[in-house]
Amino acid sequence: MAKEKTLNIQECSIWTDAQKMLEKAERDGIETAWHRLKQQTPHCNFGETGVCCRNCTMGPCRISKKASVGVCGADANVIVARNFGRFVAGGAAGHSDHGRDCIEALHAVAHGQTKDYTIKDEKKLFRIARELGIETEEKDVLDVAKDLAAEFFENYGSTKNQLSFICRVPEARRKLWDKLGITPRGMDREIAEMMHRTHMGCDNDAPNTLLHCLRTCLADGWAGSMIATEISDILFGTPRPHKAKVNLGVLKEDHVNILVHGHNPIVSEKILEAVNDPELIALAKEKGAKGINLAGLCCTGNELMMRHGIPMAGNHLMTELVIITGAAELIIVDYQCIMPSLVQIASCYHTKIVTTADKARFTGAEHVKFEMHNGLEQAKKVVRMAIERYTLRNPDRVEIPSDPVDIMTGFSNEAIIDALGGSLTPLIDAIKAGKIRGAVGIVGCNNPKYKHDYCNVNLAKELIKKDILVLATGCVTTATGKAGLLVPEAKELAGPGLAEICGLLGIPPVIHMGSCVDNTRILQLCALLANELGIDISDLPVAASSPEWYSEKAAAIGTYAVASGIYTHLGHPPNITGSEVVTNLALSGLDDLVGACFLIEPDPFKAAEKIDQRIQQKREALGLK
Ligand code: SF4
Ligand code: MSK
Repeated sequence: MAKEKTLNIQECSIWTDAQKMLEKAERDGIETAWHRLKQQTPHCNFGETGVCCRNCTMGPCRISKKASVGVCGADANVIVARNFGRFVAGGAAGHSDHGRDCIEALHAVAHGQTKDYTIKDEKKLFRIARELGIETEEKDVLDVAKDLAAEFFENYGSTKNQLSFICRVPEARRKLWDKLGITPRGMDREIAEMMHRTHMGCDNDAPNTLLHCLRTCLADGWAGSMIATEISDILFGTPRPHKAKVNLGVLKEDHVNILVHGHNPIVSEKILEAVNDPELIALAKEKGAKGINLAGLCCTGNELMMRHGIPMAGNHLMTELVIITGAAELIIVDYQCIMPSLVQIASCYHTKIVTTADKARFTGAEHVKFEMHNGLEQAKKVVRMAIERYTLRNPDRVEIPSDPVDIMTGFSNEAIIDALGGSLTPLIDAIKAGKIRGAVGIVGCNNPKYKHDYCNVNLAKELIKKDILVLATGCVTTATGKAGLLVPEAKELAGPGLAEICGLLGIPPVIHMGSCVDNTRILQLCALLANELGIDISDLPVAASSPEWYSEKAAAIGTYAVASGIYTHLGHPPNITGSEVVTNLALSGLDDLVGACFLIEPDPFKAAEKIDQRIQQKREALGLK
């Protein structure tokens, strides 16, 4: 399979488990994302700077010295803004459609359409219902669930014209959004309007298009993603702190290894149930294995790890490498961030790839459709398939490259508030006293353009040294976990103030708050802090960062963070640099409009300095030392 065997493996990843698997990939003749990146480099400059337009068949057009406008007359600013608009609309659509699936699940449970799923956190169901003004007095759990599902469905259309969780947004921010005309109205509405605006002959004013980017992404942050998180907690339990393990060492040589990959816990929760079925464990033993081992990848992995401590095999760039261990019997996927290459690589080993969602099918994979009424039955079928694959494993090709690393996970906002004794006051006091100087959410992906996890890990290390608490989600979790930063003992690597607070609370200086959609936990935490202090989110000494991002979803997250008032660092810019207007707005103009903007800095050490300066400015503006 591999055409290119000249990778400088030491430069591909900071991890020995990844390096060893890349060496094995080259021995086994397997091509990975790193090999394919070499084939794709140098990238097309028009695409990279965002000045290529394919929005109609008078084109495609591209802006160059020779042609400053497209056939229709659109200039670089218009084209770049439109492309970015469609890019973030894609990300917002991904998260919010995931959210819609969660609402459908809640609806099905409430209406008795499934026996496979139940409500695990009734307290949270009632609390959120009350928060949204739903009558709960003397009402049955399922009746409350019905009303909450109906309320959430309304966030997607335009009948209500207002998002439910707008009630969480600090008043000053709400007023600002209203003034700018960017208060999101409905999830689907903003995405559809973005597609409409970017059709030929509609929104031909780049700043105006950019404002709608903010609105679309705000709908993602305060509706699509937030709904996904809250319903997942209601259906599967609100995470609480506990221990887990990470890296490829979580695979077990003598077990049937099953990996879950994707984002939505609706599938993975049933797989977890099925792997604990005594009949299936007995079947695995009959086939010569000692048992069944379940591990996670990417964000579905984060979901299972946050709630149940299921070990995490790896983040985005590890998803191909896990197959190369030769010890993965089956990878079951739902949607998002699943490289199509997995099917090709799996075909070189005994690994089976199973898809579960009609909207995310992969040629060559086996499709086992999961629906609300048959989740457990399908999960058992898939586990049986994995057990059968174990008999095909070639022990001579197995190499599990490392020992797992311990981590602490499960920091929902509820868990954080409990750890603080029931209120945010101790956290606010620690911030005021300068023991914790601020907080940064480091979130997002891997991208083979970077040395895998180099920026994710070094940025986190630099920030905690500066007494800045780091909140990790998505693929950054595995990175910081592998680096030993997700255990309370990592306080030794933090500055004295943060170390003292971590010691008092028994928490790590980098705390794991979940998957990509769970960035809304961070958003909500910021809103809670701002509301408690009577200020806007943009006044808080906080920032966000996605050092090695790659996806449309990450761009949507960064954009809703900025629009919510959170200064946001990216390791590299989106494809916008072909427009001065769009680039200037992103890097500074938005600061005047929404009190936050993007920082682009590929070097994690310099990024840490710049984020630190921003946090210091915010502290001084609040009159803090
Ligand atoms: Fe070219 Fe305009 Fe059509 Fe884009 S919309 S492809 S710039 S003619
Ligand atoms: S999985 S969006 S690579 S974080 Fe959420 Fe990881 Fe980024 Fe996908």
